Amino acid sequence: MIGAGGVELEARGESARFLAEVLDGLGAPRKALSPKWLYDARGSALYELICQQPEYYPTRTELALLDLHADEIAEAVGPDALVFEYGAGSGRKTVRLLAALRRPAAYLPVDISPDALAQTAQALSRRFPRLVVRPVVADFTVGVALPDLDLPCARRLAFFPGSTIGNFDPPEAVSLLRRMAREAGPGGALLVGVDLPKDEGTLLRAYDDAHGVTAAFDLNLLARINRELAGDFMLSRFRHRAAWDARLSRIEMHLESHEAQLVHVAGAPFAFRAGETIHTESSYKWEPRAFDALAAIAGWRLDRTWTDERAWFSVRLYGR
Ligand code: AVI
Repeated sequence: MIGAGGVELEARGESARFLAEVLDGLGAPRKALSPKWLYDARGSALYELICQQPEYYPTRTELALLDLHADEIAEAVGPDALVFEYGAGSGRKTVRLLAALRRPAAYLPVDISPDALAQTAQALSRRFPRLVVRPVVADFTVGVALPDLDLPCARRLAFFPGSTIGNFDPPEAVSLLRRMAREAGPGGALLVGVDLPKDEGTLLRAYDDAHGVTAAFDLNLLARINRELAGDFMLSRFRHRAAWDARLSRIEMHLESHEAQLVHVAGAPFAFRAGETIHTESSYKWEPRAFDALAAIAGWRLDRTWTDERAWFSVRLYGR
């Protein structure tokens, strides 16, 4: 956890990292940027809007699973758990979990954005006045040390909903799950939302909705680069494209250049060919067994699973 001055320093380090990664990513033979940069204030608001689109099934399906099986999940986790969550989000799923758990000992949300974190922490403190809530400003993709709260708890539970694990390539996913295992400690648990493979049409519609919200979310990355890194992207010269890679079992989001053009970021020139893309996100859809094998490499053994009737999404509980 860091104080007000620390938050400022962290923000400065953050924008230096953003610049370095953008220069690197646009300079690569296959242009790519990490999806974590999609989430500035506007990007986060657009993501919340995506979650409400009829085509975007993961949020609705996972919320329904958490509602339907709240008691079983609480029973399987056990009482007096300390819950930590990487990526605070809107807190809607967390409210469901914390309301179901018996006597949760504390809640530690970890997020890169101090504003989003403060909002979520405040909302949860209001909703659960007796719960100890300790927000941690940090980039969980590069590692984070949770503060020692010196609180008695029966078990440490890593909560990672939303199929966010799908946004990591398998080796990165393993290291993230391994870090969670380390933080959870012996006897700890992991409750994770995993999106499952399904027909291509459903997937493409979910990642390129009719109202163009996902397109706006993707293109907002260029607007962010223009604003924060003195870029001169003309957004009208790019379009959002979703593609399903069956071999890798992942949806990819790309920003495709309509034409040959030259773009600058912080004074550095980047040439685009017509049709060339920036790969902005992968969203892996895991076969349940394959995901269990991945989790096992990171030190987790499967305890219980909950899946919807269509087998589109799975909430999985692991122990160690
Ligand atoms: C946050 N993450 C799990 C979302 C996903 O489905 O991969 C991000 C997203 N990208 C486009 N739509 C939603």
